[in-house]
Amino acid sequence: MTTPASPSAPKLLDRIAGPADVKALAPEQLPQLAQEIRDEIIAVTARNGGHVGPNLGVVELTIALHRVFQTPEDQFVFDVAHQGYVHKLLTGRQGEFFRKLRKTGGTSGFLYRKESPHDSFGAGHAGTALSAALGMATARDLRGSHEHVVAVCGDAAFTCGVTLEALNNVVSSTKRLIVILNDNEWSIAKNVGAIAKYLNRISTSETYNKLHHEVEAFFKSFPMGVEMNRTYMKWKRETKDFFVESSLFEKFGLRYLGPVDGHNLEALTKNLDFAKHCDVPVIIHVLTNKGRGLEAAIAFPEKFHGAGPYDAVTGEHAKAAAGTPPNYQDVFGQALTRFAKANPKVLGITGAMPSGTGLTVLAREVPGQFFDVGIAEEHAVLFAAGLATKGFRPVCAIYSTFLQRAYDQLIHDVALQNLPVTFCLDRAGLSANDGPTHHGLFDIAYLRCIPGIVGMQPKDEDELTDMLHTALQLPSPAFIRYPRGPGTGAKIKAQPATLAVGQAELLREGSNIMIWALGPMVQEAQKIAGRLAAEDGLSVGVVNARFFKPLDRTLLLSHAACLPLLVTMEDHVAAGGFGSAVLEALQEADCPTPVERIGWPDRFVEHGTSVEVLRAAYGLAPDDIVRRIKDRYKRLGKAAVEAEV
Ligand SMILES: Cc1ncc(C[n+]2csc(CCOP(=O)(O)OP(=O)(O)O)c2C)c(N)n1
Repeated sequence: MTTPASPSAPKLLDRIAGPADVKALAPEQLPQLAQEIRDEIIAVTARNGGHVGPNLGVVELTIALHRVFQTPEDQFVFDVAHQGYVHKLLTGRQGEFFRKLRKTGGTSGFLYRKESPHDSFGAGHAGTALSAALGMATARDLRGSHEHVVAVCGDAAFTCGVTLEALNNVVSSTKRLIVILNDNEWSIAKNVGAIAKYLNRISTSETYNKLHHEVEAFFKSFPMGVEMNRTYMKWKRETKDFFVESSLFEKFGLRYLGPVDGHNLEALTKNLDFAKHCDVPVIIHVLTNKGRGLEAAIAFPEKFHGAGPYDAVTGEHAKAAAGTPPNYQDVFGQALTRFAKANPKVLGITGAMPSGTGLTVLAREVPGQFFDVGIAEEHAVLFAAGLATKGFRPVCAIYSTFLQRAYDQLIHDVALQNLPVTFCLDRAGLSANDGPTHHGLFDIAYLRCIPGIVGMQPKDEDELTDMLHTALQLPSPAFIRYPRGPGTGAKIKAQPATLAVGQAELLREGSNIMIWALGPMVQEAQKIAGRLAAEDGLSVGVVNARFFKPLDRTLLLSHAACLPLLVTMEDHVAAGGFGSAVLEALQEADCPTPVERIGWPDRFVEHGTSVEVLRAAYGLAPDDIVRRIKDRYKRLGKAAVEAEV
């Protein structure tokens, strides 16, 4: 385990109100600061959960960045921004605010422009830093100002197409950009693909490194100056390919520095300082150890990438309470593995999220039918489309929020060609402690306008299995959305059922109001129906809608024809969601029955302590929903009486 800083020693971290205080420290004080930061990150993430490994790995790098540059005048753009805790601690966000990390009222788990002027660009999705930084650097050049722009990218950012698109444009856009390649060899799981192999080769190639370091040390020993830089660059261009192949990045026109030991403050500071004076774009290849300072995080990098609460001493994770039902993701993973074993044409595809999507079991048990394509959602979807043209049944398991990135591929490559690809959208609904970058609140709206697709959401884990079984038999693209966290505890049948597409399930009859609910809202609707009956004597029915496309219009219109009020409930934004689909269906049938749509409001939902806390904060607590339904029903009654008078 880590050796904590002595509790009696005055804390340096307490004195850091901003980057100027980091600069004021003597070099020999920096290891103590680094240790205090690690202690704080471990103490807070052990309680709240969070991105443990990524942050413990960048402590020295972030200190060095703040020693050499001056935010907010200079700009750091952190890719994903999940490794921004150290930056937060050095930019005035330590103390109570940091200790409430990812909780309501505390600091976000990511960087956020709203949160601090030191957060130059918000993120949560991967691969955006290089493009955004390039835009900032180009804006600086156009304005004629002189600040520095530094993009901090993980090695897995280079599995993202958008990072490579930006790389392709660097030299044509600016002469001054600093890119840090924070190479720890891990994405969430072990990094995949040819670039990861290439990085590993250049960071371990003795010939490359020896030559590189010796030549660089020779030139860096001269006083810094543009002329010397130019000479070095020229020399490198003209000679290096004779000795060893020049780095991939040099072929893109960036000057490559490194590999640098990412835990050596002196080496980091020297290289950053050197880069600061370069008149060409520079990439510094920094080697870091994900999880450094916490043995368990080093031993289990995947588990500690983004961890729930754990024991700070043993590294043991808090166990779910006995009897907690399995998570939806695990039920999905088990079901897909079972179907893949039965049918070799069934394939599972993930974009760098084997454990998060539950596909680890498929990877382990049927490795030949499992593909991790890296953080490359666009490619995942296109790859699946290609597989489907040859009779395979690919299943793309992608979080709802990350599928946003592959929208054109969904329409142009899958739906337009009516290819039978199944999409399993995990984290549909809130990802409470992650916040707005991770909530899956938009997928129904962005999917239901695509012609020919089937869109569904199960009320429980047994229905999830039925839906996957059904989707794998359809001749068209199918989408199944389900939430983060545990299911309802429903028993999974031995033999899955094939569902009739577009057929809802009537769960409870009602003569006053009918609630059409989707997914986890079905259980909620049943409780609310019970309350309305008990509190107001209302007869409220409940339908498990199952499909948001196609809708069960026959059942819907039959309810609309004989009831004064319909209610829709969904874990999705109200705008354009399932309730909107219901409204459209009624309007097209000239049916004037009012619909009370319960869904998330037209605002970005912040991070918060739990789903319950956020529902209450956004007017969606059970009491709020009951009140809204009662009010609407009363208003309708009054309007009806007035109309008769
Ligand atoms: C578009 C998108 N897909 C997937 C993810 C999930 N994700 C978060 S961090 C991460 C790995 C990042 O690895 P790297 O950039 O190397 O940084 P490290 O955590 O290793 O420091 C992934 C896959 C994401 N944030 N965005």
